[in-house]
Amino acid sequence: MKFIHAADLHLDSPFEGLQRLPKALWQQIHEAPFNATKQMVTDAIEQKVDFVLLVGDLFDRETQSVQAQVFLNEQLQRLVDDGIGVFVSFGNHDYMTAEQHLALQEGVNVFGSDVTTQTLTTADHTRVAISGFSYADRWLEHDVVPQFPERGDADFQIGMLHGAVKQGEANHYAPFTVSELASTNYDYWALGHIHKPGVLSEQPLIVYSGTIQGRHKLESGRHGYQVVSSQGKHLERQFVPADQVRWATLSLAVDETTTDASLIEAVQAALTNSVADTFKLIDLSLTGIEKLSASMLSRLNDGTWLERLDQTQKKTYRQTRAWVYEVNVLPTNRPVQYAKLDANYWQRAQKTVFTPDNVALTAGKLMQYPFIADHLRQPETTANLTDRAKNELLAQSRLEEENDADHDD
Ligand SMILES: [Mn+2]
Repeated sequence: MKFIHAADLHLDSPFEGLQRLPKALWQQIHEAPFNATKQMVTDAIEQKVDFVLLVGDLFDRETQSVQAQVFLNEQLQRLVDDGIGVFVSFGNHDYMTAEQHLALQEGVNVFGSDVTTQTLTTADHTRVAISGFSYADRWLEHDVVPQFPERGDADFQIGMLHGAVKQGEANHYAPFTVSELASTNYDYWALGHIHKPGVLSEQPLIVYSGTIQGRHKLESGRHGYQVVSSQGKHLERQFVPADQVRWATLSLAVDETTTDASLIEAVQAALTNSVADTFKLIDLSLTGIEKLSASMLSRLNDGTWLERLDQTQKKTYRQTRAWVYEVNVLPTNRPVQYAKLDANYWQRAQKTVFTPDNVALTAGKLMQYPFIADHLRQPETTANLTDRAKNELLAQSRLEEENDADHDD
């Protein structure tokens, strides 16, 4: 018995913030979740798996484009035609889909909003029971696990659950605990929702497949799906990458000799030395910025330098198989000398201004969207905003110093 566990295809992701890319490249990135899905289906057929589980967020939005619907149907049809079982549940992004009775192919098993169990017997006469449900709304704040039936007499029992481990106060996505899942005695929990692939438990296997295609820099590293096969009564799991583009960071050190041109050269050299099969979308992190001239620093902060780099990478990205879409000027390790900015005042202001509450207040109505709220509540978001403000202030105060110096001459 062999099956594929995938989740969070997020077909039709908008990939916002990449508008500066050449059109052909943007197209390639927009198509990445589609091509990753197609790759998974091809692998399923070639690997002769018995069935495929898709655990929620197949579409990025509640209402899907006709293109995305047609695409998914075509891919599921390929599986059905090959005699591969298909089990689908919908998550917090595509919760409407189940309600709309999206015309999925005949032979595709779609779970409704109540937990139900479907059974199948594989070619090698293994009896498998699969329990799951779809979201009826974008939030599902209660624990659904008690609704899952007791383990039956099937050879293997699998639970499909799009949700997150219970944490603190706000739990919007079918909160559960690992020990609760383990106590069901199911053989495999196929999880969706968290986009980073991960194993919460080895015995029994409680696994996030992760999103099939990383969609922004917080989803860096390899993405794909899990292949699970039985060895006697035991299940073995393997992660298989299917992503078409990968998010990565390139770190470079700069100093007083760094110029626009020398930094472009350094970036190009680093990219040429690390060409990989999978196309990379890169955020460039610079260290040692305290040594840079004020004008260089401001060109890095205001995007002028990146525009210059774009002119070069437009010609080279097909060879380097990479595109730098963002520059992050990392704060220096040494305390920065704020000539015009009282360091103590900054420290105090930083603590009182950049709080999760203030960020939420500034975001206002946007906080009603769970995915925005989740992002803004992350500590990294606050840290990131603080760093950006710090760099802006630093560049500003340096420029003012230089202007003052000019007047003194
Ligand atoms: Mn998702």
